[in-house]
Amino acid sequence: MRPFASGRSVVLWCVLLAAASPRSVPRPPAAEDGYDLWLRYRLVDDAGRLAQYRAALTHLVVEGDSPTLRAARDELSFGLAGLLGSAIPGADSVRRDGALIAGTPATSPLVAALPLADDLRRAGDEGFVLRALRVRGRQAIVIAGNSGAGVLYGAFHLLRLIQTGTPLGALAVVGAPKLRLRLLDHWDNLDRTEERGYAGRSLWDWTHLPDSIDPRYRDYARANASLGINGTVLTNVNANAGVLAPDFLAKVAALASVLRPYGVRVYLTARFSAPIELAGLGTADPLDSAVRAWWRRKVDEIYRVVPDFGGFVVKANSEGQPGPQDYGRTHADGANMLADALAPHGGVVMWRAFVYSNDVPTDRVRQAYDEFTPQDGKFRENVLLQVKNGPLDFQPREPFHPLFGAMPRTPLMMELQITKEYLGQDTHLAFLAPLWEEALRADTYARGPGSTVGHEIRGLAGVANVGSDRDWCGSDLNQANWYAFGRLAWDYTLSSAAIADEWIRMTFSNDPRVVGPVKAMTLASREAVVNYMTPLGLAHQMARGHHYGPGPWVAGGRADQTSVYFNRADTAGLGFDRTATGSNAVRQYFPPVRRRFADRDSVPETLLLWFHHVGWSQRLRSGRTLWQELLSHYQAGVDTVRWMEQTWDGLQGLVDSERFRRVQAFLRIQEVEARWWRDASVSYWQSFSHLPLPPGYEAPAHSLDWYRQLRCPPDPRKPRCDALTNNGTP
Ligand code: BDP
Repeated sequence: MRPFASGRSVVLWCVLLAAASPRSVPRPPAAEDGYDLWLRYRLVDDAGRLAQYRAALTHLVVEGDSPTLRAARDELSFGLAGLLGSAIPGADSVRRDGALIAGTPATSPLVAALPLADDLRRAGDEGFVLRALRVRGRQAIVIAGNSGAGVLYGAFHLLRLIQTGTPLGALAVVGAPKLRLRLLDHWDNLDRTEERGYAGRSLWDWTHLPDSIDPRYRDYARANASLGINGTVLTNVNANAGVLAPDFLAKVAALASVLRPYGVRVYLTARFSAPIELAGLGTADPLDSAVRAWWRRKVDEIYRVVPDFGGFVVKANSEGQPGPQDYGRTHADGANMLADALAPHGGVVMWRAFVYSNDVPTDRVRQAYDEFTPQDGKFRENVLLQVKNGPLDFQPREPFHPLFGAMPRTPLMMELQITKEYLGQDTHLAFLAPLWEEALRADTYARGPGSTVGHEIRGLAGVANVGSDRDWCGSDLNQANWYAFGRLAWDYTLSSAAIADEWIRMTFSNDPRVVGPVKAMTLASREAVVNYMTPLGLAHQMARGHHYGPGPWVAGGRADQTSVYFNRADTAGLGFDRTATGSNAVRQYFPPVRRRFADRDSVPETLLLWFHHVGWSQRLRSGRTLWQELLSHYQAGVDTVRWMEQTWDGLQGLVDSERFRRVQAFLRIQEVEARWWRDASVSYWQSFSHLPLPPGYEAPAHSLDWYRQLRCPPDPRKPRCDALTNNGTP
């Protein structure tokens, strides 16, 4: 993970040195390829702080020798060597001031002798205690946990504090995860393609596993452990039974052994029809005894090779996937069969509530609630219902899913999408923490005020944006979303601003000239995307299939997969009536929320068109008409992107040239495409509203037909439209 300077930047540096006196030339940041993520461990650049850290951390005493404690020790040695400029020696006892002591009470006599019992109780199984205190008469820093994983998380937290320039003198932190399940879901196929991946191919090199272990697996584990992510689902929800065959299980076992020391458990997706496909059974009926026996044997076989296997994620009877309903059985019947097979080993089933059934009985966003609430209380204890943050599908903005709080006898977890399928994929800057924060903090009122979504869940799963690209995430700024997901999974009460601050300091610099502007851009970015793609509560207006670029006109085929179904544009107005006069989806929320959403006077304007069909010339609370308000949101989206571009341009010289140029290029693309979104959408709405654009409004460069006929190349990874960028103007 050591950086290297590119030839080009070395030459540039020599030229600069030759051209001016060394004292007047600030050292340009060394080029970086993004591989190191937020674990860069560059030398602390504040001389005073550096001196304090060096005095506080003079030798490392790790007591205990499990693989996880070794991982903690290795990370501390590696990280501190970079941050402090030289390795700090290991020692077997406290020798002088400045010992860094790490261990659990069971492995470390030093830790066991310290007065940390209360703190350790609060830390729980996976948490940590970080303290500056005197040990054997010497000033020391202690990382204590009740488990190796706790110590490892504490080690990463200490490194984070140093990376972000935090003083350690009065260090007293107890960290404990608020949620037990903190997982990445890889939508990765066995041929290394990805369902919705924008960062190269799948990380898992199945062809060469189990014999060849890519060093990236360990770095992937380190990155996850640094955030407290404790599980990874290796395979796509649209599952392939092949991963359950013995040859693939050997590969899964090899991956599990790399991830295990970092506290990351492996999970798989289970294809419901696997007994038919792998064993030739005539049915996959969950009540059939041969089927049940097959799953029991299969699960036993998995645990023989992966003793800490976490369990299964299942997508059943949705978008054509097989499931228990194929046999007239319920979701609970299906989930419980797998749960029974996993229970003796301590495994869990994460049964997805994302059901897109084959008939279209009702408003699409009502389906999950209607299908699952009658089954509350019917699931085994080791089943969790995995519910997307919103009732539709990972849109730039949706209300929170009404299932949260509505199934009091079923543990729920939330699924977020880190890979930005609907928010500009690899290129657009969209920091998702504000979106997730909005969902996690939403009040369901399930048990009175204060029943936030965060309180109602037991776990968080994020659809990973990690692939084989050198920078892991397809863009430097997309790394922030992996980071933010992990931090929120650990503590869903953290603010987007605090998360952005940490990530920027660790990823770029503690220089306030960098932190301030990058933070402002990052925090504004999601709302910008909402504005230029789907303002005022619009949703699912993306082009068909790849979901890249605008397609508000998409119609034909199955109704509830089209844009026109969701926008309901007509000559009268725009928006989906989900009140009692329409689909009444609003009824699925608890009364105070229901009332707020149902009433035009109280619905948040950000969700207006999600719940209401509004006349083009009707006045909104701002006093402006819907038409005026829409136009101003689209324009605000474009303006924000232009401001982000300028803000980033101002960082030249403060950010290393490679990352500076990459981000700059992507912001240029984003600006062109934000205009594409605005112009295509406004032209389309205008074909219904027949209202003029106000004087001075940036008029679309082309006709509506031009936008409608724009075809993207059939590149499933990144359908860029050449027509847009060739002449620079959409
Ligand atoms: C949709 C994706 C599709 C996934 C589906 C899911 O377009 O590729 O299979 O979600 O969550 O958003 O199952």
